[in-house]
Amino acid sequence: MMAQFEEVSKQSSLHPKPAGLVLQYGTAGFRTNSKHLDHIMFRVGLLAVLRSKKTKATIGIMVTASHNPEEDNGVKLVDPMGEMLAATWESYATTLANAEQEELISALNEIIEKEGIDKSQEASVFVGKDTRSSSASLSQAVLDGVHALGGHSKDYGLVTTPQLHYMVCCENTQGKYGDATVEGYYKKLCQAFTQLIENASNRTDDQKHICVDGANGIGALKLREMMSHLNKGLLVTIFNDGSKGKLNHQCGADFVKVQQKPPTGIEVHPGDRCCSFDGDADRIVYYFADSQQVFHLLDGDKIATLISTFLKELLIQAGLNLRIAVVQTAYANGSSTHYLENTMNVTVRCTKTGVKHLHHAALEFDVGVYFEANGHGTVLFSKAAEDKIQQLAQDSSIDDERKRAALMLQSTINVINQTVGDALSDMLLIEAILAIRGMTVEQWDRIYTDLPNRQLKVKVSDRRVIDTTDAERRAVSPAGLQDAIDGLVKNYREARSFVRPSGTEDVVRVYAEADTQESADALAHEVSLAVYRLAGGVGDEPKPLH
Ligand code: NG1
Ligand code: ZN
Repeated sequence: MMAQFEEVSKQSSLHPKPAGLVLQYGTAGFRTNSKHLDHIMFRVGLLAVLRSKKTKATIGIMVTASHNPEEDNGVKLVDPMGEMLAATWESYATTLANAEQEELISALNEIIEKEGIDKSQEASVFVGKDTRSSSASLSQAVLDGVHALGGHSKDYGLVTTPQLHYMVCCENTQGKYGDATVEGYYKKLCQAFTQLIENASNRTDDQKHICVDGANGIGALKLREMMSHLNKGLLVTIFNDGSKGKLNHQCGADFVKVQQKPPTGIEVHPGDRCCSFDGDADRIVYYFADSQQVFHLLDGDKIATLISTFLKELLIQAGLNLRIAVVQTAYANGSSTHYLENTMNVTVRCTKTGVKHLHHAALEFDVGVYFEANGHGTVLFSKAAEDKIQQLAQDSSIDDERKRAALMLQSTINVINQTVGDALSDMLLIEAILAIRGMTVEQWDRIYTDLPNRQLKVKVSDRRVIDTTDAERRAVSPAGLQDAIDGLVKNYREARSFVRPSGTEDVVRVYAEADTQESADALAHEVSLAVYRLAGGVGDEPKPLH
């Protein structure tokens, strides 16, 4: 190990830390302009080796900055079952990232001691990257870090974030979750999709057709690869495939959700069913234009509603008494929560923003459907639920209806990527549900009507002055801010508003919804002003939207 540390020191000087740079492992890992990240990547490689030794399992490292602009990059660690890195290790990541060169070895030693890590334990790390121009050299820095500390690596090259999570889970379950190859991923998902759509009656080519905005990123590449496994069960036209446009620029799921308009690079004709992925393909939103050319967005809330309704009905048909719930955040449209609780009678939980919080809450149920409004989400099935479904699907004594439901539940388990939200997998499940239901996007959209809403950002000198409670729905500091928000909300109908510091950008996010778009916009603006005045706004005062 001494020799290993010398190697780390030597190699680390080739990945020097810019003096004074401080970065934090946040909700999305490390994320900033790509030129500041070389030393971070090397050190994340080191940390992954320790995490692998500690868990005696393969760990994943994904190099991506998701929906951020092309100039940015980032990195996230993936824990053994494909889940996000454990919280205590996030702070180790931050410590390592910010250690000066001469402190690096002692920082490593401290983690080794605290965690009681057996240094002789073998370590294995899977690495993936997105299509950013900086990703190639940054993922090489990751590999350098892994090797410097004596870890074994497997470089998957260009993969989506959820594909890397899947690989890690497959590897650590000795193949029970699937085969740890990109081929294995396509086979598992596409076979399940094909089985699901056997339950759909004759679909026309129009019904099978979908337009996909690949955000000029990795999702477009991987969707094209996946199509050969779909046997014409789905007819896909890919836009923003990276051949011309810039990654995430005026396109992708985040753009469409926040701007509430179609991306550039795609013409949305009435009747077309469209969706957008984000830059690393872990988010998806759907949309269409009606006959009046009015744009309709089907976001994560609409997706959660479609999926949970489908699953709830299957569970009833199968005669399975399993607890199903939908997990959302404060950004979930009020109409979706109302519909799920009052019409569908489904349990709804609200957690803080950030996938790990939703994932965690979803684990408490037999079937936990979780989605952020921005389109990141998946379904988790408990071990007990999977076993019961499995048993029933093999039971020869049950009637046809129960059998059919059990088989569909089984295929749903296989089509969904339970490790993390996955645009490719979510798209297949949504397409299958629409096909089985014989449902158009218009019909799906009409299940409930979104309350008009608006999301804004406010720049403040230190966003940490805002502290929140109640799953971020109320601000406890600075003093007077929540009272101000409450006062403003009272002036509008069906209104709701909250503010929180972003975990990924240096801004405070403002959300408002109300009975009309004008009211939602006005309320969002007034709340932005309150934040600007009470929480140390910088730059120009927020301007009204109209
Ligand atoms: P922040 O910047 O903390 O709001 C954003 C998203 C999260 C999550 C993370 C990670 C919104 C309002 N926030 O977090 O939901 O996806 O990025 O990518 O969409
Ligand atoms: Zn993403």
